[in-house]
Amino acid sequence: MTSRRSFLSLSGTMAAAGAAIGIAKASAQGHAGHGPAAADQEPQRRSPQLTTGTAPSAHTRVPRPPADGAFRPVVTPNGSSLPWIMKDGVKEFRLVAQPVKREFAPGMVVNAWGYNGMTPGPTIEAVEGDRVRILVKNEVPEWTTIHWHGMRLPNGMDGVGGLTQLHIPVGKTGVYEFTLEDPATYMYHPHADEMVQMAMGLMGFFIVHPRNPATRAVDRDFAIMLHAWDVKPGTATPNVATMLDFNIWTFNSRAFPGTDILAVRAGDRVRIRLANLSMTSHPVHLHGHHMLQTATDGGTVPEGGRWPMNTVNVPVGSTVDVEWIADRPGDWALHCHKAHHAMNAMAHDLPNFIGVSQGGDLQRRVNALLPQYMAMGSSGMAEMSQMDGMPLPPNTLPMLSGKGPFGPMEMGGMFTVVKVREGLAPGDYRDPGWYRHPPGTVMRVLDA
Ligand SMILES: [Cu+2]
Repeated sequence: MTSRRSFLSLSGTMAAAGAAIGIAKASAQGHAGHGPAAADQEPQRRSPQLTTGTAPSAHTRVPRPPADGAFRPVVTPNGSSLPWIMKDGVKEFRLVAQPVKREFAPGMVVNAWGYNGMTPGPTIEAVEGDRVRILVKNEVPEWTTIHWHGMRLPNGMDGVGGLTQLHIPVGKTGVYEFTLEDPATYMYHPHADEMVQMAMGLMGFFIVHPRNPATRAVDRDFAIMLHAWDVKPGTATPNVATMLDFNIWTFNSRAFPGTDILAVRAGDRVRIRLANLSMTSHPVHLHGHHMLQTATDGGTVPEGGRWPMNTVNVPVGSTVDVEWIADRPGDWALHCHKAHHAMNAMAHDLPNFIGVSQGGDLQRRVNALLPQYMAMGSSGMAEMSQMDGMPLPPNTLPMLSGKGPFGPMEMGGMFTVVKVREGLAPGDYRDPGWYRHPPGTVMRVLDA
């Protein structure tokens, strides 16, 4: 339990960060005349939650913002950011829309479209007030455009083919140039044959950092694009006409167990920017911490409008920023809570065999008609995750996947692990391995 003294020193530390102090100080003083219990408990429980979404702990500290004019780069798991060159005071970026091969996880490679060899395309990062020029070379086999999703910009730079610009023909380069007005998490994607071009993977993040680097400074800043694909087992090219029945769900075009883990130091203030250009919403759930939604694609949510949550819904065509203080060491799951979205390729029109006896010679009799039939599922699907080397069609992923320190994890798709660790060296965010639980802190199973 944090003492009143450490709480007050915490709020003192927060003074450096600026915004938090007004609320924290007011509450602490407001309760000064109460009995010891109220003075000790009320400010701790209520005030910091308004700004952090989590009770302060021994790990809580205030992130140091980068030097003036700089920004702390975003981490795009399984991806990267786009370099630029300065030309006459303009930041110039180059994107090439092109066919790419994307490995979703070991065992599955997809014929996708992307930018600069990857899907999602590289994350564009710049600063509020920057003048940017983006050259878009079209190497996909049909015309394209790029829409800078969410930005306030001149109408002729909005990227809607036919409405605000000519399409960029195959083999040609389109030039966009505008000034970044508002800091926020944005996206880029074609506004030309959208259904096909987005289903094939043409999309990316465009992050505009605030001019003042102390604004909403964090220690770790991640960007995860949510997407859905219909790639039938045994094939490699997405079915672009699918409306609802997708079978592969991805974080940055990778499916668990192909998703990068997110390593953070205990006490880090963490932001995850989530973006969704799929055809359905994704309620993304973080284990073990409370977070705040601090921004939408329209910009920062004022502090008084944030509330604690541990599942944030990311609607179609939107971005959402969430932040929290990672003060609970451990291996914490981060995943979409639509259960089918945290699984890999599966058929959805299966009968339910739970409680149906498939013993005796049923398997032999069915195999006479269907040689590949496997009697299973009479007690649920878990038995599948315990079968090593179960035969799969080529180029697809097992439905329930991943091995953890305690056995099969039975997950897939939109799933990864946030690894919160004490003692990571500053800046060393390599995978620290599985969490070693203190003795007596792991669930145990009784014999009966
Ligand atoms: Cu989902």
